[in-house]
Amino acid sequence: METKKIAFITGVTGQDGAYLSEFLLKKGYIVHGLKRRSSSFNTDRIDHLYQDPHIENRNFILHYGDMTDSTNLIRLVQQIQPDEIYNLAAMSHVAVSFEMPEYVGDTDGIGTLRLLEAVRLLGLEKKTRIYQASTSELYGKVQEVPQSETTPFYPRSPYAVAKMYAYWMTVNYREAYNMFACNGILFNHESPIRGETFVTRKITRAAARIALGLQDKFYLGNLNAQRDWGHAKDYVRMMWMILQADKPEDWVIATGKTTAVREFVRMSFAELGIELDFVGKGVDEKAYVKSCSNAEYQLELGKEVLSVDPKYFRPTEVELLVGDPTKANTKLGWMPKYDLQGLIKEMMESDVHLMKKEQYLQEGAYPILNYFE
Ligand code: NDP
Ligand code: GDR
Repeated sequence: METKKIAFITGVTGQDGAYLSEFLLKKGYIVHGLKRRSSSFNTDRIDHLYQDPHIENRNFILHYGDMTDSTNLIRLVQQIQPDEIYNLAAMSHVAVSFEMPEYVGDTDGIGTLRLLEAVRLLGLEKKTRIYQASTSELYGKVQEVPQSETTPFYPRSPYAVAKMYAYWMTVNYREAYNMFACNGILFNHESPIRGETFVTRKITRAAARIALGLQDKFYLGNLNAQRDWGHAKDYVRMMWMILQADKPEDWVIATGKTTAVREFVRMSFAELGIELDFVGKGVDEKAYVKSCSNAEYQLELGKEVLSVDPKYFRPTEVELLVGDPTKANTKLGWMPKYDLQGLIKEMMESDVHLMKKEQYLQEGAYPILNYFE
């Protein structure tokens, strides 16, 4: 009988952790995930995969832990004896990293070292393959377009600097100890379960709420920033492919196309049949409803739906990211299945569905209990 492969995913409760868990379970893996203790539930994205701990032979098992806790990581790696580790855990919000740079260095940077060291200390260098969630944020200030595996790095945030440390630690452990440790340099990837404060999800949620009359308008920062946006489902497949390759290497994963934040806003509203007019520049830019072809939405023409709020500007910004995925395309045969239009359609559908639920509860005058009164 063939033994099942064992994967250990840190950051299992995040967007990528959830999609990757599903993907690996379908491939027949036993999946162990690291989750943080939280005072409220933080497993929404993986609740559909949950298995009662009382049943035998589970293939999806969660463990409490934290990237800042070495002994916890060593114990878990020893207990799990993974064939593959996917290190996805991170404080992943670039803007927030300016507010808590030391914590981000500890979690995103040193946390990666702790995991690599656990594998080395336990003598698992030959057995365990490691995927490190590196990022296009490493490129930061534009040095070259499009960005490939050979483009120099110029990180522009505490998040990117911490991830740069993790990137080089991964390379160093590969070269020093012959470990199968790889970086996936992933450009932005989104989905209906993207965190609500990243710009794409903030836009699709706001568009749905405005269309349904649950919200008047919303605020964004830099509308000119350009990103290479793909779908998380395509990207987690590539994480797995990277660890199945003949030799350990670093890989750029991107679509090769870039789009401005403003255009993402326009496309999201257009998906609902709402055409926007953008007026003004910089901090004075606003968007208004120009037309609405969807009779379901009672939007008045000329209604202001978006303003720029400088509060969302970053102390140092990454203006333009566009990746060159040629190496992944040609050497691993990876091709994304989604384009930006398909991604936006799926995100809009999902957020309209979610917001209709909220609208239903509000309109049905479902009683809201206030425990603070
Ligand atoms: P999310 O922010 O959705 O998920 C991050 C995960 O890390 C969550 O499970 C979170 O737990 C966990 N986490 C945070 N801090 C700690 C800690 N101290 N100890 C243990 N776990 C922790 O990120 P994504 O899924 O979008 O991204 C996955 C990885 O890929 C991240 O490392 C990110 O930096 C990187 N990346 C993401 C890209 C993207 O576009 N999505 C692009 C390139 C790289 P909790 O749920 O409790 O908060
Ligand atoms: P990013 O994603 O910083 O690229 O990091 P985010 O969606 O936060 O920002 C993308 C661009 O949009 C601009 N922007 C805003 N961003 C947010 N969050 N909120 C706003 O209101 C807003 N207005 C404009 C930003 O300035 C930026 O230019 C993501 C994360 O997933 C990282 O973990 C990952 O490494 C990179 O993608 C690749």
